[in-house]
Amino acid sequence: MSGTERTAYRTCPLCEATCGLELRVVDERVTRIRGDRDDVFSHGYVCPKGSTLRQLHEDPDRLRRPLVRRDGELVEVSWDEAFAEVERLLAPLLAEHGRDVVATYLGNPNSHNLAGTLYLKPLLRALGSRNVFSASTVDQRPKELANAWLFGGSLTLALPDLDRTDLLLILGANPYASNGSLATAPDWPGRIEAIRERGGKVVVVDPRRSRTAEEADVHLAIRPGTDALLLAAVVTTLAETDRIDAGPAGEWVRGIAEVVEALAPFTAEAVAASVGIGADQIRELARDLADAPRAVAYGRIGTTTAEFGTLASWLVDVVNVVTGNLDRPGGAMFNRAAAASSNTRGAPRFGRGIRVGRHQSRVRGLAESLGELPVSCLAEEIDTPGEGQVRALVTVAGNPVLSTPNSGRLDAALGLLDCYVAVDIYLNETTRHADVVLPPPSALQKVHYDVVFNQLAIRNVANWSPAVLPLDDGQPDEWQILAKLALIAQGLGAGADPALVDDLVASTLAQQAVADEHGPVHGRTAEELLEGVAPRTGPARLVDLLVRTGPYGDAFGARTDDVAPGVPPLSLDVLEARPHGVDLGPMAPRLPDVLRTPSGLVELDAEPFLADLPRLLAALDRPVPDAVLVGRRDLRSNNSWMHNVEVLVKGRPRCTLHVHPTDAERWGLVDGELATLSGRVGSLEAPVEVTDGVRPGVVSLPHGWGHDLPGSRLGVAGRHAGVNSNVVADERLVDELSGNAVLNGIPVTVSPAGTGSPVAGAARAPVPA
Ligand SMILES: Nc1nc2c(c(=O)[nH]1)N[C@H]1C(S)=C(S)[C@@H](COP(=O)(O)OP(=O)(O)OC[C@H]3O[C@@H](n4cnc5c(=O)[nH]c(N)nc54)[C@H](O)[C@@H]3O)O[C@H]1N2
Ligand SMILES: Nc1nc2c(c(=O)[nH]1)N[C@H]1C(S)=C(S)[C@@H](COP(=O)(O)OP(=O)(O)OC[C@H]3O[C@@H](n4cnc5c(=O)[nH]c(N)nc54)[C@H](O)[C@@H]3O)O[C@H]1N2
Ligand code: SF4
Ligand SMILES: [Mo]
Repeated sequence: MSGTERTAYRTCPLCEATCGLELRVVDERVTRIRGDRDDVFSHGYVCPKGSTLRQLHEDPDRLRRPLVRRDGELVEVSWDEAFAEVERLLAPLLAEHGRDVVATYLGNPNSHNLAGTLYLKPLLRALGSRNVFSASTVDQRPKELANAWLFGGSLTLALPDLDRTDLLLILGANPYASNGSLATAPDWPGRIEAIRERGGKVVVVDPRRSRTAEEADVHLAIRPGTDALLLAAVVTTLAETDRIDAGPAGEWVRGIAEVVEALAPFTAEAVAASVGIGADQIRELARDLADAPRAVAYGRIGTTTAEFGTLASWLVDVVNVVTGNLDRPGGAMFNRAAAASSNTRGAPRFGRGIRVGRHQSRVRGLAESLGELPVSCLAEEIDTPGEGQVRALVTVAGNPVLSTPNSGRLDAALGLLDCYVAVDIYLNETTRHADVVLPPPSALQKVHYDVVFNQLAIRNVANWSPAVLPLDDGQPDEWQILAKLALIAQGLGAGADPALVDDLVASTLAQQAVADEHGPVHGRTAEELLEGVAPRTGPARLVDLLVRTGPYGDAFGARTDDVAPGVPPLSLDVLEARPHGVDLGPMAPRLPDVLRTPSGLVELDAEPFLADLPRLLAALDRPVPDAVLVGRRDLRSNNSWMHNVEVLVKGRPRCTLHVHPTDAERWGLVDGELATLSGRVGSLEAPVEVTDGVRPGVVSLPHGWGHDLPGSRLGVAGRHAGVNSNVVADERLVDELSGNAVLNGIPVTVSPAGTGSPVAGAARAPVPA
């Protein structure tokens, strides 16, 4: 007999593009997923990954029961037993060695997920350790720090106004593969094509001729790691030709003249050899940026996971400022998110500034930033004996054995831990080391709201997703797992009720909202707000609180006028009634009110930037390594964790080493055969793909592969293993200003496999068919 049939809507949580999905559900089984044509932001766009939420949900390898290590083997246990085991292992270590004995590593999916965005803070507070690590320091930490120093908030980001610009300069990003990052926009490819269709121009700076470079008007094949030099020379060229003009935004920017003067040594001629781009081309780029009615520079992974990542991130905005493009339509603009943004709370133009280095890592003395230590020093904190050694680890949604530098060392270090608790849906290269694995439900079983990515979106939107499918019997929600861990860390025991944590988070949010003198509910009581959101609990209650006290919120009755055409003041009720989301309009100028710096201005001349310039200057005269390694992304892949989905990994192997024909010839490499790639910390073998799509002297290998390690439970991925590029990534190479890992521009040597020095501990790749 025919059962129930319904249509559900949900935002895709897999990448930053936040596409709306339409799901057909028959008898509580998802039968089809396609783009939601009525989604206010994505208008039906999806990539091949979006529809795989079903495969991820149904994947037999996805963990559904907690695992505990007994006599060396991970075995399924009840949830109560699993939490009791966490307490049994963790409590004595905390009691004996203090809080710093436990490290945490928080992976990328946390920012795509309400448990990660709203319930990790109480967990970290309960653990009370300074050893907090995350994927941010193999990613965007340089940009976050640049934002914090420039604008007063790490997520106060000058976003490329893609839909109105006439010239888009993309450095170190390949949105045709990644769908965009730190600039949320469904269908980046369509938006790029629209720029060209309206007569605009797209310039891509990338050592590879990426798909995005192929679609651009101009491709500048830069030498890896030198974007800061290129951008500095653009500014200096503009100064030499008397074309520095910050426009109206200049009124709110401090130190333009000082910055221009500090960059004077970086002329187009001075940097040309180092960046590998002719001085004429650099001057032409500067001229194009100044001539375009509306232009914007945008930098991503290639610019941040680099030796001068923070300077490059800063210089992207220096270019936007000196060409008059900051805060104007078609330039680099600030959005106004509906929830949780620090730049819509507190007093405009008032901030305390950020301090980095409030503490240092124990072994290498790397500086803390934004409450974390660089993940490049996680392994040494575990494997170096002495006072303060890390003996316990909690990972949440992370796979650092594949995603962080010198992963061979980290892999070995994880075997030394006395206690490792993993919150993850898979037993992968990292979590296979765990003593306890706590699997959250699948994405389809969780509610969703993009707390983070709405703050990075090029349009102001808000969208609530109810859970598509119910929880399995006995399955706690992910926030409840994190809350339980917090209670255990707090000493309240494995039996404590996660609702305690939920109530605490909710009342803290309510108290903060009523205490904000500039907020819409100032002076009212937290109790009134909490009554207003009752009887909701969990993430839904928190999102309701955040949205209602946000810049478009109903302020619990105080705001009544529409906040956008046809959109009443927001609450979760309002969002629930609009499954395709609400459109709150394009970005509008926000200077100076968006600023939270001590001076109340854009601090273009902030001391950390200027103090780092001598290091950049010294890079000008350095010898160039024979070969450097860069990464790349593929549309059908997502970091390390979606290789267990057959439809995404079938076909030609994608984990290949791209080598330029002239390099292949001089190194004696043959297309389709294995090459040995060696760096200071390790070696690997990977199949060669000869292509003129990379610059000579540059080889490219994607990260997130290497699924052939014993003990993981990834059947499909294991058959498409690939190799782990981070085996050769050197953990000592960091951007000194931020501690962020250098993952692009790693010096390597390349030779045919089976020749030269024997490979110690090599990760092996299967030979492609
Ligand atoms: N060489 C090199 N290395 C890189 C990069 C590079 O460009 N080159 N990129 C870096 C970047 S930008 C990033 S962001 C990092 C990513 O590094 P990580 O965050 O460490 O790794 P991911 O591959 O994203 O792994 C995500 C994990 O989360 C699990 N997971 C998925 N969904 C959920 C969920 O809803 N809840 C929970 N609890 N778990 C879930 C998956 O099973 C997987 O184990 O890699 C970095 N590493
Ligand atoms: N399909 C897919 N989408 C993803 C992900 C994924 O793994 N797969 N990961 C997500 C995550 S976590 C992130 S952070 C984003 C990243 O999003 P993007 O930054 O767009 O990532 P990539 O596609 O790796 O593009 C980086 C580009 O930088 C180039 N590059 C390398 N070194 C340099 C350099 O020194 N200078 C310059 N100018 N360019 C350089 C590389 O050749 C590459 O083309 O993507 C997200 N989206
Ligand atoms: S582009 Fe990103 S958000 Fe959109 S469907 Fe693909 S993975 Fe999902
Ligand atoms: Mo990332």
